[in-house]
Amino acid sequence: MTNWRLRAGRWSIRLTLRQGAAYNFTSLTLLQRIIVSQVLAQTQSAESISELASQALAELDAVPDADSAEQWRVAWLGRRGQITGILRSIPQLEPELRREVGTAANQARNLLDEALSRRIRELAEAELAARGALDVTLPGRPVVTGRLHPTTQIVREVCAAFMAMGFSVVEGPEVELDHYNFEMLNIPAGHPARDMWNSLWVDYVNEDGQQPMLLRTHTSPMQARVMESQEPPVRVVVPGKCYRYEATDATHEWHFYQIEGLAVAEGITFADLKGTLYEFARRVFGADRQIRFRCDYFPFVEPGVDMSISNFVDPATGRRPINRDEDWIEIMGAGMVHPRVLEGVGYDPQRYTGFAFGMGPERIGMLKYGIDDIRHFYRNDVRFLRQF
Ligand code: FA5
Repeated sequence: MTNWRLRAGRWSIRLTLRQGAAYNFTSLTLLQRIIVSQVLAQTQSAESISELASQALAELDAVPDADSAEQWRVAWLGRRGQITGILRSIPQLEPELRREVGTAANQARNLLDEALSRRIRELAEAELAARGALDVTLPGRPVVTGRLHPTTQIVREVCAAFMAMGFSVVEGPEVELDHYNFEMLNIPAGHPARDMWNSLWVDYVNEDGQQPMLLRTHTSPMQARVMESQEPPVRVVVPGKCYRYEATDATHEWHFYQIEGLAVAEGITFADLKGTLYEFARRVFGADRQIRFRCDYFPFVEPGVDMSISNFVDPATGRRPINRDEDWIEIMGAGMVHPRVLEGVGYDPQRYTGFAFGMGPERIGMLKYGIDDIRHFYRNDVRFLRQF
């Protein structure tokens, strides 16, 4: 409130002016109008309106509930509110002041309008929270779901391809006996093939002074375990983890997965091996990829081969991300089960024949998706993992 006593000759007018309030000029005499407009000119400026807005905001911050917020609205923005009063008084201002005061008052009104909406929301949320209620109108938080590891996805895809061809899936121990990892696979002590798979041995020595257990170097020990446990015909695939004491590079890890395959029955030939593996490659890689068989040596098969897939070419760049100088990448070893292995488990090699294979799912994933380095699989970098 501001009290003014204005004197003009023998007239004296006492005005009580509430800052920014609306004044009805219709009942005032011309002299009074002049006097009042002079008074308004002295009290209204962009600066004073900004001070008023700050005061209004401070009061709004302190309102405790929705009813008080409504009272605040009436006092500041209602028909007789302070900001409305300033806006209404603009026509009575000196012309040069009207633009400045008009702009400032409009800005103040918008600012207070927005602040009021925000405060009403805050008060409503606080009330809901105090009641322990759930605001169903709030947007939901996205749920971060995990996914299967790419190796698991490939293992499942490969197993599904073989299951469709009549194979069943079995699993075996990762800590294996020398007996199954080597002996039963026609790799006796002192055999040079042991060097290739000389591995991570369990620190346990038996009464004969031997170290009989190791982390399995391949899934092939399951060939003997499966055949020991059942009569032919046999048709199984065995996914599982293997470990080797070896230097890592873009296509070699020291721990990786393999999927073993074994089919034994009367009359199985090398043509069955090739036909089955062609069908697997067609299902997993599609009809356009090329397959290569080469002679290879594994003590537990005769004849032995390895199978490679034509290297991945990035369709966007025409480049090969994996071992760019290589046309082929090996994905598995395979062959006809050696008669000594059949004999070892009690099968008659004159009656039964079979084929076996062991493939690396990480390499299959690399060739399918163009992954340039096998080490990405086990670095646990979610930027890599979430692409699959
Ligand atoms: C073997 O392990 C044989 N047991 C496969 C076999 C089974 C032959 C049955 C005949 C009959 P090899 O060491 O080549 O073979 O491994 C087979 C596949 O496992 C390779 O083609 C590759 O795909 C994968 N592999 C082997 N070593 C590694 C490694 N260090 N890192 C990643 N994958 C590997």
